[in-house]
Amino acid sequence: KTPIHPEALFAVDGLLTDEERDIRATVRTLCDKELRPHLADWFEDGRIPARELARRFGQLGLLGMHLKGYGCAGLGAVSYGLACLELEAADSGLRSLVSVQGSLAMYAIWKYGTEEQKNEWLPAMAAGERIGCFGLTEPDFGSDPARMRTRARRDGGDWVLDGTKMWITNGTVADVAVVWAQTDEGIRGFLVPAGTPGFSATDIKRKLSLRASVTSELVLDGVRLPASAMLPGARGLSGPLGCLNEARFGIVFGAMGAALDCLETAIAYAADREVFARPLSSFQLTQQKLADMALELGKGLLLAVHLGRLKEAGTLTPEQVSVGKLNNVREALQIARTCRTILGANGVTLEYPVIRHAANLESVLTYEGTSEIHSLVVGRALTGQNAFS
Ligand code: TGC
Ligand code: FAD
Repeated sequence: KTPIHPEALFAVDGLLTDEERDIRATVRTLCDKELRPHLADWFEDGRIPARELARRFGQLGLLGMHLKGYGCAGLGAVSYGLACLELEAADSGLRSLVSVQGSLAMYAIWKYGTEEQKNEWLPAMAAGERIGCFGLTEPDFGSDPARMRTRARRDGGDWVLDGTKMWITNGTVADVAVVWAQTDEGIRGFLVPAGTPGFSATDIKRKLSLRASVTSELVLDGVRLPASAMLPGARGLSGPLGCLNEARFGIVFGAMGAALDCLETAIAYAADREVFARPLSSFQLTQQKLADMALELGKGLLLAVHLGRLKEAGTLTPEQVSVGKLNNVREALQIARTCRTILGANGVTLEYPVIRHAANLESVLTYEGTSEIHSLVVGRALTGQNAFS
């Protein structure tokens, strides 16, 4: 019997519009032709050409693609999700670049900024000419950002910021940092242009996950900003958390991309590889692994499309985003690990993408809210009881 593609088992394609399928195909072609040939090297070297990539993604309209106006493509949530899926099927680091730019930094400006702030930053960011980062996490406060120590105090008409942000994607390559800080009126967001006196960024080295992504520490030491640097539309923790909903949504799709790339690799490998004088794919234990993985992949894709349709209808809730992020990242990591077993020793090298995806997914499990935090969000929704603290 002719094998079918795992996605075909669930007929996911039939749920998409022609435009969505076209966008997905365009991003896949970009990844195949221009990015995949370099991924193992970028991962091994722990370096990516972030600026060139941002410009290329900008040319294709992938930055802030779900936002309207200011040079953004204004496409639907499912289109954005499918772009994330294809980028993460290449490498989670590429999807991270696009997520942080479009869903965190640009979204913060688009949602909470003044017209001047939007006009100054968004068109250039959509084009990939300027890069943004999003500084919420601190060395001592990740899951519990409400306790952040970074502080902004008024000094005449200015603001002065002091503090440290940690684990910030794109930090050293960013032209602007969206920094969240405590003030006398609660948490507020500030736009800190690179090069502002007192602001510095350094790369975090020796990561064994998301190596094809820039991760940095930001230090703010008496950073003086004009009043116009504050994002007036965000007040309290709901400001940054509103941005996280956007990026978490992209990860619901993205994680399934990484899982799909692993599963396709494992299916092809098992068909070619002979053990005990038969194809590995002809053994029942292998088929059980493949069947279980295809089920989780298909269910994850259906969930992603469903959440995408809810987002397009304007009814998606943060708890539903947590359901998707928790399930799809957890299952993607399990799929990557199981595929690794099918590849045997070959599975531990960068000749195949599987161990790279598995290593990357460890970060994806942790950032944008850990799996434990999303379990607690869902638990709170189910019980009405807050178990965070
Ligand atoms: P809590 O009392 O629950 O809420 C405080 C205020 O926030 C509102 N809120 C939300 N608003 C929008 N979206 C959400 N998802 C929201 N969740 C809560 C809430 O209504 C309330 O508003 P108000 O007006 O009443 O004040 O806050 P809490 O302190 O108990 O914390 C809740 C918790 C733990 C869920 C939250 O702190 C959390 O999500 N923690 C995880 C932090 C996190 O995800 N950090 C990610 C950093 S960025 C990143 O990782 C980028 S990686 C990107 C990449 O490379 O791809
Ligand atoms: P902690 O909060 O210290 O958690 C440690 C462990 O305790 C986790 O298992 C957690 O789930 C668990 N835990 C915490 N609270 C509870 C609880 N109430 N009950 C039970 N268990 C709990 N942040 C940004 O702001 N911007 C970025 O661009 C960004 N990019 C990142 C890129 C990478 C590669 C990585 C790895 C992280 C990035 N982060 C970024 C930071 C990320 O969001 C945080 O690492 C994450 O929120 C978790 O915080 P933490 O690492 O401090 O862990």
